[in-house]
Amino acid sequence: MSEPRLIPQIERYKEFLPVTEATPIVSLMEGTTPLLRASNLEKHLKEEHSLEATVYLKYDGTNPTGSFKDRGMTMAISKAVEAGSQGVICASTGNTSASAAAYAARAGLKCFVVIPDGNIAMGKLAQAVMHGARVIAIEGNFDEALKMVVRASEEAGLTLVNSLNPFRIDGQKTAAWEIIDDLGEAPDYHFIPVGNAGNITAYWAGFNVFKDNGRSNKLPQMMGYQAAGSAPIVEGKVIENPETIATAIRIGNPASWKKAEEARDASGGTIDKVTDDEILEQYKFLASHEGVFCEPASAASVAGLVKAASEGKVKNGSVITCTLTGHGLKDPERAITFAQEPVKVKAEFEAVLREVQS
Ligand code: AN7
Repeated sequence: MSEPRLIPQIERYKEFLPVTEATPIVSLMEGTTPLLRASNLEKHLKEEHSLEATVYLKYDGTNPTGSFKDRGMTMAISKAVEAGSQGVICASTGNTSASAAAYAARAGLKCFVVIPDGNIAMGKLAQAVMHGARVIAIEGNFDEALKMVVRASEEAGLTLVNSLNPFRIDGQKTAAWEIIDDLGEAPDYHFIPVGNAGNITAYWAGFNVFKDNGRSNKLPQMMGYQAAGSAPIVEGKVIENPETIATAIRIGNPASWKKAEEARDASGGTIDKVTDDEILEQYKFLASHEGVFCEPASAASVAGLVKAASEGKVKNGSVITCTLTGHGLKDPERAITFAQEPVKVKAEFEAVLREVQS
């Protein structure tokens, strides 16, 4: 049982988590995701921006439901079962609902999800439906949905599994711990997309736990990136009508706003914004040059790295990690807009060969 892949992630790190003998662990074997060296991205940064650095991608799209949300959800659902909960509820831009639905199904809990109608990627909706969640689509955005589920959880006696639930943040710390265990030290910079700001909060807390326990000697600068049309922390004000093609981070009033600012300030990092065009450029680059297909919101971390490098904000010789939060297959509609029409030919060898040799 010493092989990390065979142990539920919250079991592997239980000495740092509120997991006890009494906690019935509900797991789909989340975590232990790849930390991939990004050599082609390194080459691009060197050639275009004179930055010599070692860059790794923490590819959390390989989690069981295809996003980092599973790290927090295994924890939140396990603790909900431990507490005798009958059902869970969340608001979501898509990935939280997919993850909540899957873990609730496994635990035999009812699951209710409230989503912004028309603004969630198709793969995520398919997951919530298939896992048997009751999906409620409101004519409004994520921020409005979150307010409603906070009230509904109280009035209907349901467990809230948005990142306001502290167990979600606890579980998501494991990503930072895996990075340190894989590298043998914390990175110099950690780049991450920011939506509701739970994940940047969790990584920062996680990096601190390992530093305090002597598992690492340093802390990274936390580099968070919002989409330009949904950048409340950067603008310093709530965005009433957030917009971005990266629907996962289409959030105008992040729940963990203050904690994200604390992470930024305590680490000497930054929270900045990247445009949809910058996001899409890295979305395509990662797929076509690194073989890594992430969803648009995930590419905000790498778009942030490219932006910071172009502004000379990253030191030469650094070790850099970028979280890719979700899998590209979540949002096939976005990917298809870039695809070329297939060449249609007769089912004849000569016709196929002509195309191969053209
Ligand atoms: C792929 O599913 O908020 O800053 O409701 O799905 O911790 O919110 C998703 C967020 C980044 C931002 N990348 O993380 C939801 C939801 C992807 C995401 C984020 C999300 P946070």
